[in-house]
Amino acid sequence: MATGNIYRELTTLRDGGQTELAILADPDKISPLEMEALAATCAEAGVKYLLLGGSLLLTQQMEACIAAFRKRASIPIILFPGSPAQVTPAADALLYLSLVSGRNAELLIGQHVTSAAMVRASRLETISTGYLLIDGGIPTTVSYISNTQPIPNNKPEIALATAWAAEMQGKHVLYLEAGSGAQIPVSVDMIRMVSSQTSIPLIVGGGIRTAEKIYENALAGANLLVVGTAAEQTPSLIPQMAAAIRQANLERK
Ligand code: 1GP
Repeated sequence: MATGNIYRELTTLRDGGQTELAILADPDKISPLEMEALAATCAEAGVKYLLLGGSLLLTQQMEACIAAFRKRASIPIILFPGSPAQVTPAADALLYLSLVSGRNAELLIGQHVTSAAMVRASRLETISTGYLLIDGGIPTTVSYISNTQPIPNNKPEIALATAWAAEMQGKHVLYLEAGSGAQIPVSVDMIRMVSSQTSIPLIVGGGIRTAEKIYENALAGANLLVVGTAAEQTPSLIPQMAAAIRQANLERK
């Protein structure tokens, strides 16, 4: 399960020092029709993955969003769930998140135990993820809902120690998360420090709004950059961000 296609692709990116773009859609904020349009934009721009989920979902639209997206794009769909209720076999893979920056036992292991039978039965590719919440300058939904304290954004050494612990525990990928709508995205220093001193794929997201930021994060060593809010508000940024990643990849070859 943990060694499926998407995990292998992420590992190849990591080993080759390359980066890809993932767009995050929140099923609460997007209609199936908008999802189709997003799929067309993503397919044209060369977006690698769609992430789907949210820290808090009020609607039950996961399957409708997936079906709409698949009408216009064959891009793999990875669940990025705020809770086990968001797991659906209609997707391709699941970021199996353990909130290793927090000390909330439910989000470290508790919810995993109570949903384990359902997740196994879904037959989704399950990607074990050490999920690190970094202070994004404002309280975000994930910081509130998770009831955990984020890692200070000016303390990359805490993020590094946490990432090392997650890697030694056997997590397959790391995710540095500033939270959706973060004022301060994860810093280049933190990305560089974690990326250069760990050896598993590194995902980074939260508060990324410009192609310039994408470019510097890619050069700093992120392997997958996740953009939600900016892509939702300004879809024309998606091709610009994809181009920024291609440019960074050329420079890192
Ligand atoms: C993905 O939560 C983020 O890690 C998405 O954040 O909505 O700020 O892009 P934005």
